[in-house]
Amino acid sequence: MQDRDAVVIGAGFAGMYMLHSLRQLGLDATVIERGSGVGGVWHWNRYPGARCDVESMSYSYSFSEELEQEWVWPHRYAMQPDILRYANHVADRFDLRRDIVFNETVVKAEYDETERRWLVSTGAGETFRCRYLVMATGCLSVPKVPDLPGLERFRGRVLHTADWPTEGHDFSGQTVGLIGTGSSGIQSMPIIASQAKQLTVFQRTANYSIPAWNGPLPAEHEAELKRRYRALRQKARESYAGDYADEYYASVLDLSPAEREVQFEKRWQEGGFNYQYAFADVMADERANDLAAEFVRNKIRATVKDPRVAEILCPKDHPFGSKRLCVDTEYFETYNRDNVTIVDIKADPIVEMTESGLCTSDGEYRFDTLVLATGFDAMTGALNAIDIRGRGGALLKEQWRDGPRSYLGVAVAGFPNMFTITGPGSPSVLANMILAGEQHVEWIAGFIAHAEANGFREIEAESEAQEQWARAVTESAAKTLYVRANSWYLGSNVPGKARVFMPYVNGFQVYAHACEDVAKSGYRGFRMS
Ligand code: N01
Repeated sequence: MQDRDAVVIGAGFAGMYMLHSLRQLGLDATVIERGSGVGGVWHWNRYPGARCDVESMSYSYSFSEELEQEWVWPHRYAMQPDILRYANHVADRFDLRRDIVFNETVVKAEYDETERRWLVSTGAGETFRCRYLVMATGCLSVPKVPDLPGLERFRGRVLHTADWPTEGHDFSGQTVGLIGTGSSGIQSMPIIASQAKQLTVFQRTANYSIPAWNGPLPAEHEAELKRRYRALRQKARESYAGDYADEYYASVLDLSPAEREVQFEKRWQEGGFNYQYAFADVMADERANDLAAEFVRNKIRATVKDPRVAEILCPKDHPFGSKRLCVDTEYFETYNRDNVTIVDIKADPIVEMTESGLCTSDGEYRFDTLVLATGFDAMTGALNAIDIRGRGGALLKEQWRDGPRSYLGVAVAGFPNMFTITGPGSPSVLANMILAGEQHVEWIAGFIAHAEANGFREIEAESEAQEQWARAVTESAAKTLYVRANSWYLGSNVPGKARVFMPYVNGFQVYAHACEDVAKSGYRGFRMS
């Protein structure tokens, strides 16, 4: 048994900064990480084309000005190897590794009410005892392998984008099947197509995607952003999405048809998420959403030469942005290649896997390698994978059977001294995840400092505050178009998972102010003793 002040689970960006912050409070902390290195999702998601679709100057830590100034991002949107290099640089620069235990999976965390300590056990049989437990386990860290009948029969190689081999995979000369057309599928598909002899994409739901227009980050532009970094970071903290990109916040419906086209085109040419966040009513008003959606569909029709393929690729069954928007590099263009085929598996469902491929209701497809870009058990998956027992031995997973409930997305009633970073009920995946993590870490560190200074040994969300927060999270989401899609935001991609909208939808800045307000009030909604 090893004693610590705090244990952090996960050495992604949030976990690393949490460790750094706990050290600054003078606490003795250990991070337990199941991977062999730091970086979280960026350690595992090594598929070809993996890239962040928040701009690199924004998707980076803001807590250290020296780090900000010294690091050079080669591209507008950073590629996975660069992000992983950055994570490793941070780990070295702040000497974090000496307090990180790698290759250990936490299987159980149990609260001892008498001692007011958590007992954290790993699969290797190690136990840590700590006063504070911080779950930095990530929102998209448990890959979802679909239940494809007969998958075990398939003799070729099966690769999941979120568990990609470190040595990579060479598709040259291969026939490849790809299931999944979310961000991971859309990013990897053009690269796989450029290498493989033949690629067949099995699409269940057509997705909205905006071009990234990625490219090298010109040195003079980088220098200019670095000069203005403090102001830009502040702007990001005061924004809906935790990003410093301009949020225009006009109403689509207030614009004349001609001006609307100009604005849509402008955002399209800028690329990325601002197409969604530029208009206040796109996620709130169906008519505004339809116009934004039709503009994207027309771009697809103009790009994809075969009209039949273009119509398969046009999303029509859910509002624009209600499934997480994708940002691509030549995704739709790649369907013009001779070696790429698309199968609409909503019209022609997969029946079973075979030894050499799969059968749909209409035919058989053979391939050497199957790529699963089938996503994650999002937001609650990594927490529920651990046997977390709070007061009275209550199991978190049980408590969340009908959907997760938390106070501010950061604490759960009945689970004292435990914090969830970017947990369900916080903006998390709807915001720039590094900034969302930083805001949580800083808030948690502030709360721990408060508890230490006041001699509190137990801090816990009150059930009533939690219920009010959970209600607000659900009610705000219900006013938007987000709830109209079968998305992982709602847990719809995992059979049997409760259909509850998990992220906080009112904006990063609104949320951060609510957290500050709770802190300033002396941590209203928490019981401290
Ligand atoms: O996963 P997804 P992802 N049969 O869940 C399909 C982040 N991310 O890994 O839509 C057939 O979005 C499924 O179909 P449907 C980002 O937040 C960020 O792509 O459920 N198909 C869908 O097409 C993103 O949103 C970056 O009908 C099946 C796909 O698989 C999140 O991670 C990069 C199926 C899954 O799409 C998840 O993205 C990559 C089945 N049984 C990811 N099961 C950045 O750039 C699932 N599908 C930061």
